[in-house]
Amino acid sequence: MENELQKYFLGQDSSPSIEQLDTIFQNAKKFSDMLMMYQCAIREIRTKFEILNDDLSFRNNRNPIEMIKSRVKKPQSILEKLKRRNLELSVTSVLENLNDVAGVRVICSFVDDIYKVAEMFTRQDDVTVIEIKDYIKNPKPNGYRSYHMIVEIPVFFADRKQPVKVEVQFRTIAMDFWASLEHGMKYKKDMPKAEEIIAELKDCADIIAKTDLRMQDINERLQALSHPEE
Ligand code: 0O2
Repeated sequence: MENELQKYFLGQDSSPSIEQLDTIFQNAKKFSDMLMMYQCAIREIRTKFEILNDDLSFRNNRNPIEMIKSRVKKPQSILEKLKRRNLELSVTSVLENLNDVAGVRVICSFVDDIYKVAEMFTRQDDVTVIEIKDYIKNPKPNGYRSYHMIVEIPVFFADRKQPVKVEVQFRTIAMDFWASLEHGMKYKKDMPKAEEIIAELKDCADIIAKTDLRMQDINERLQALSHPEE
């Protein structure tokens, strides 16, 4: 039946039968259950970072996390990603193949904070790290910098404990500003004058990376002024 459903969604079958419609409704229900599960995982992860931030702010008088953003991938983007990868259009396929349906972005003040907060997070014994991509130490050719992590955490529902995968991206404020602007390039890379913009964005990314490190150094010197005995 899932094959028939795929035919319908892929536009090869324009008039669904009652049976197909029933399957569509059942699958829609499974799909929204799945989205709810990812939303719950996001809440768990956000709480973990909020607690870390509160604790670190209490100890050090400074918030290392400036902001936490999160999103569940839109159903259309989920289906497009499955189609792009030639994967089956089903809830099972999403759970098995996609790691970024739930996404949390942790925006830190300084690069050092990213590594400290990430380490404290992964030390928690209910967090399993599946994959790490360090685009800060190894930036993408376009200048993109961020620290990416796929983790799995257990989410406790009324009748079961469900392991759920979440993509966590750590960035500085400046890296986030750059990535938001660069995101606009996504479908425009082949347009006239795109090359010029791509080169300028790369230049900005390099300036931002140097500025991030200078700001961190200034902060360390400021801290040393406040605690000269240490
Ligand atoms: P959105 O709208 O932010 O969700 P995969 O995620 O498995 O398809 P990949 O390339 O292995 O593919 O993942 P990677 O490199 O970890 O990057 C995934 C996400 O990182 C992207 O998600 C973006 O959020 C961000 N990202 C990666 N590279 C860039 C980049 O060059 N520019 C910007 N602005 N963001 C980037 P999505 O699904 O593309 O987008």
